[in-house]
Amino acid sequence: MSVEFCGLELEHPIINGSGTFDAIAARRAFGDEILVRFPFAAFVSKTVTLEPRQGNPPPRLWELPAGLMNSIGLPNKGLAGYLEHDLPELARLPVPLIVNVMGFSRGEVARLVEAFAEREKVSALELNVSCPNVETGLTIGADPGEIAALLREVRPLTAKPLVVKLTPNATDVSAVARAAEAAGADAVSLINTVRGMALDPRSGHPWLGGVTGGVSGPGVRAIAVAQIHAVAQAVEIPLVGMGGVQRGTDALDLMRAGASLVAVGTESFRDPAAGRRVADELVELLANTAV
Ligand code: RRO
Repeated sequence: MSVEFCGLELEHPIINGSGTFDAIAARRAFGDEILVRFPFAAFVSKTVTLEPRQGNPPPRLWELPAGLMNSIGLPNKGLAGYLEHDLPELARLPVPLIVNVMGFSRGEVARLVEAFAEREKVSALELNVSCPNVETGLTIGADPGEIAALLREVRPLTAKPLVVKLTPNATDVSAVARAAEAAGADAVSLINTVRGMALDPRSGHPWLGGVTGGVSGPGVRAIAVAQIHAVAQAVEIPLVGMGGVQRGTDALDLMRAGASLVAVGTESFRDPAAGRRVADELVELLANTAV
């Protein structure tokens, strides 16, 4: 059940949420077998920043009754490290590569977009303007004016599809999506995690080293359905929907709400093969149901 997304031919509509599946580690753990039945129809890499980052101090995770809260803080090798070490490995995956980037200024995002624009193995870019664990991520992503200014600067730098990853932590997500579309985005993806906080039961102080974190998993699925539905009414560009998808029926719900592709995120931590299972279940459901 192949699908077309921003000019890319994908085998099915299931991809991964950025930062929820380490394809390089998976290949090391499971061998080349992972390449034969790769769980996703495209691979979205963990956010890359211009400079290397250590990420936030531990603890970085807090388990919830219906999901997970993270405050990872974008640990990554930086642009140069990614180009040298990660890109050659990810380019060998049997599916298109979408690179997720984040900058702490418009100029930084522009430098990242320019660098990936000339890499043939990169099929599309996802602009992360919605990380809940750094202030700038939310400041840019929650403001239609900021999004428009960012797109105006980076759109001319590449012909590759630009996907803007929206935050659910905004007053009017549809307004942000409209601004992204008007300024040249090819697609939007949503939802990133919902800002939350947990207290250490013994000390009463924030549990996470980053103080607040981003909530994901089945507990946010209803929020995702509502926001995807709202954004789908507001824009004509395609949507990548995500938020608590565990089964084919959850993916079908997000598609019925308006998503063209669906990403599996938190579920992959429990079951690294979840993407393939969800895709198989979805294909079966779509053969028997109207979207
Ligand atoms: O690294 C993170 O802490 C992180 C990122 Br960049 C993001 O976009 N969403 C999230 O929940 N965590």
